[in-house]
Amino acid sequence: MKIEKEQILVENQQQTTFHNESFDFLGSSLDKRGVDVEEVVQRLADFQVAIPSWALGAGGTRFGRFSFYGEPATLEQKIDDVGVLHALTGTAGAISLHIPWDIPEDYKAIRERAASHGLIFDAVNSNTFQDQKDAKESYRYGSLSNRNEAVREQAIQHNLDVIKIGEKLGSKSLTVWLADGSNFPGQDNFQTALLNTEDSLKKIYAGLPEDWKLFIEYKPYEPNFYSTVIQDWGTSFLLANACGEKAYTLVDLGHHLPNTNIEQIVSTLMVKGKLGGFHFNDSKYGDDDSTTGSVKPYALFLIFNELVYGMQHNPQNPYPAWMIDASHNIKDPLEDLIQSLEAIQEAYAKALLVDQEQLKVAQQQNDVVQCQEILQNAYRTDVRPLLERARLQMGSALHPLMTYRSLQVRDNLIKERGRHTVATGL
Ligand code: PSV
Ligand code: MN
Repeated sequence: MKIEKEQILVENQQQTTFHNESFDFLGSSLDKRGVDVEEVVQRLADFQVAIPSWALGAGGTRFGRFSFYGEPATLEQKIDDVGVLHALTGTAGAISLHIPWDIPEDYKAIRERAASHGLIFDAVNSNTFQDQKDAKESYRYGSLSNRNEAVREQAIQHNLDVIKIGEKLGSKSLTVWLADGSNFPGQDNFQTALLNTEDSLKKIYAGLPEDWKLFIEYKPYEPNFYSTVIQDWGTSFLLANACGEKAYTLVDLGHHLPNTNIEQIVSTLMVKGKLGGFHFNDSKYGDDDSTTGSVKPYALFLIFNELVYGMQHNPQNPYPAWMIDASHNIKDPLEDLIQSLEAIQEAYAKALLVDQEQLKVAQQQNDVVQCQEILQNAYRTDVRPLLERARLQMGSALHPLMTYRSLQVRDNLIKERGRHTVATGL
């Protein structure tokens, strides 16, 4: 299914008057606050978030999986789904593939299909957390960290193969998330596991094309429940440093223990020029895969405040690769992704409204109360008309979710694909 620009225009027409009124009202009050409204709208229009190929079907847990009807069964259909998201939101201009779940058969056709939706290929993701059919070695006891050299070699080779696939699609980065760790005290020698991992990552890094980046993701637990080799940003950071200047840390919001100060991690990594990628989601306890902004929207805003500050003050840090990384167990995955994209844009817009000059003055005067006022003044602003204006300028939907429903996208997908299709992924 492809949504045509005209369909969106028709939907938008019914809502334009209300949008104009609310935009003008907000615009004039932001003007008085000294905000360059047009610039904020432009930044929102420029902000693109990759959608992972594994997020378009229903995700499951080890207790079961409830499939969602009309799921994309092929890579082509996954690309079409991201195309739907991009047409509606103007924000989902990239797709991130997980290998081997999504190996293209015909590269030219896949590239053309993505281009027809205005999509590019973002980071490619390797998978050494599952055994593949016909694989010689098993990852049961780890991959890049494994004490058996043959297993490590297989895992390294897989990553090098993923780079080759990414090159054919125009990707420019490889994301490595390592499930390696141990389930029981005494099972692993921590030092050996870390050193093996460092050695393996260096070998992958050596195969990285000149203009590519390596993103090293971290996660405290799951699937291992006693220890994880790359458990936190510090471990990722030291491994990235050991690899070289094209290696970076990747922050996934769900990969922190409760109450971790993620905004501070972001700030530390950016000042050191090592924040390469960012995965959005939300959680109450652990890696819960909840819709971005659904549980802790203020924390998301504080994180964006540091991201915006870093993007403005840290030229040593590359522009981060943004991606949503959530598993949709109950909701329609496309509706869930639309909600996430909206929450990301909202947090970004609010962070752009923070008066950094005033904040600096208040900090210098140790006016703690005023510091909080400045942040919360930005946070309490209803920025939705700014998001709407950015979408309007891009020819996207004023209200993506409403339009998704009124165009009956899911019903159409079910008609096209049938009810009982299953997307590859977790
Ligand atoms: C791990 O939980 C993770 O966040 C990594 O980014 C993986 O690539 C992704 O989920 C899918 O398994
Ligand atoms: Mn992730």
